[in-house]
Amino acid sequence: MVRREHSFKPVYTDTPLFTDNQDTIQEYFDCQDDYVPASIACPSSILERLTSGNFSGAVIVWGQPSATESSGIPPLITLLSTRDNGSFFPFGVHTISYKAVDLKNNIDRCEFNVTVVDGVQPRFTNCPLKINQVIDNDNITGSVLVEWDEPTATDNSGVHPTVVNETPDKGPNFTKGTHIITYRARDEAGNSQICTFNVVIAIKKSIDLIGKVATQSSTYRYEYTSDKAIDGNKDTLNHNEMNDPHPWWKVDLEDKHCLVAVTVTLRLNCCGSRFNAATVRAGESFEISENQPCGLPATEAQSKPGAVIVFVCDPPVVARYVSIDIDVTYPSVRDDYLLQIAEVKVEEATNKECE
Ligand SMILES: [Ca+2]
Ligand SMILES: [Ca+2]
Repeated sequence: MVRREHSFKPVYTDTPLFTDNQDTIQEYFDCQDDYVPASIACPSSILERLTSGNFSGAVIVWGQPSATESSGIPPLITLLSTRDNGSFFPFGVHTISYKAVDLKNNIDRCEFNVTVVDGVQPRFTNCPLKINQVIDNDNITGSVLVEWDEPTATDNSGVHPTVVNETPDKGPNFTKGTHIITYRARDEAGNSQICTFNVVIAIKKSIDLIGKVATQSSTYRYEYTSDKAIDGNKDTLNHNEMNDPHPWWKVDLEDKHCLVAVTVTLRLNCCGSRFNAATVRAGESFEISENQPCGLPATEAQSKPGAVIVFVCDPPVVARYVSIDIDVTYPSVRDDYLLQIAEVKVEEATNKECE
C-alpha cells in the first residue's frame, strides 16, 4: 500500500497508474503537485424583451466564457449549442452550454439561458370607422340591423393573434344611442391591442317643411314655384325654366338640424329623366356650392316619373339649408335637364350623432 500525503488535487484517469503488493488496484489518480484542472465560467443568463419593431426574435451577443487551469496553457473552449453567439434567437428560452478541455483532457462544462420575450402588441390591419344608422320613428321594434367587417390583426411573432369582440356583436338588436364596440387582439405572449369604434343609432323623424322659405334658380310658370316642392301635395311640383344653365332648388330650415336623409319624390306623370345627375346638398352655408352632398347624384335608373329617391347623409350633417341642383358637368346629363320635384322630405336625427 502506498500512502501519499500531498496538497494536490486528484485527477481521474482511465488506467491505474500503480498497484500495491497484491496487484490490487488501489489508486487511479495521476497525482501532480499543485495542478488545477480546467474550470469554465459562463456569462450570466440573458433576458431580452422586444417592445417595438416587427421581429419574431432578436440577435443576441454575449461575452465569451472564461476558462482557467493551472498550467498556464488555456483550455480549449467549445460551444456545445446549435445557436451561435451573435445569431438570431426566436422568442423562447434557449440554453447555451460550453465545455473546456485542458491538456490532460479534463473537462468542465457550464451553461446559461438566453430568453427572448415578445413585448410587442399585435396590430389591427382593419378597424371599422364610426357607423351611423337610422331607424324610423315609428319602428315598432325600436332596433335595427347593424353589420360591419370583422376586424383582423397581425403580430410581429408571425403567429396570428386571437381576435375577440368584448362587446355586443353585429346583428339586428341595436337600439338608439351610441354603442362602443371593442375588439381585442392578443398574441401568444399575452400582449394585446384593441380596436374600438362607435355604432350610433339615431331615431329619425321628418322636419315639417310646410311654410318654410324655398327658393329656386328660375321658375317655368307661376304654378311651379319653389314652395310647391314642400306643400305636402304630390300632385303639385316646382319647375325650373327650360334651358336654365344651372337649375337649383333650396329650402331654409331656419335652424340647424342634424340631417340623416333627404327624400325626393319626382313629378308623377312625366319627364323623370330630367332629374339625372341631380345632387342633394346639406350644410350651414347659404351658398349651396359650399355644402356637402348627401349621397351620390341621382342616376338615370333612378330618374323615373314618380320615383321616390332617398339621399342618405352619411355621416349625418349639421345643416340649415338643403338644396338640390343638377350637376351639368355630369357625363350622362340630358340637354333638357331641370328640376320638377313633387315633394321633398327632410329627416333629422333626434340624438347627438352629429357631434
Ligand atoms: Ca407580439
Ligand atoms: Ca308638392
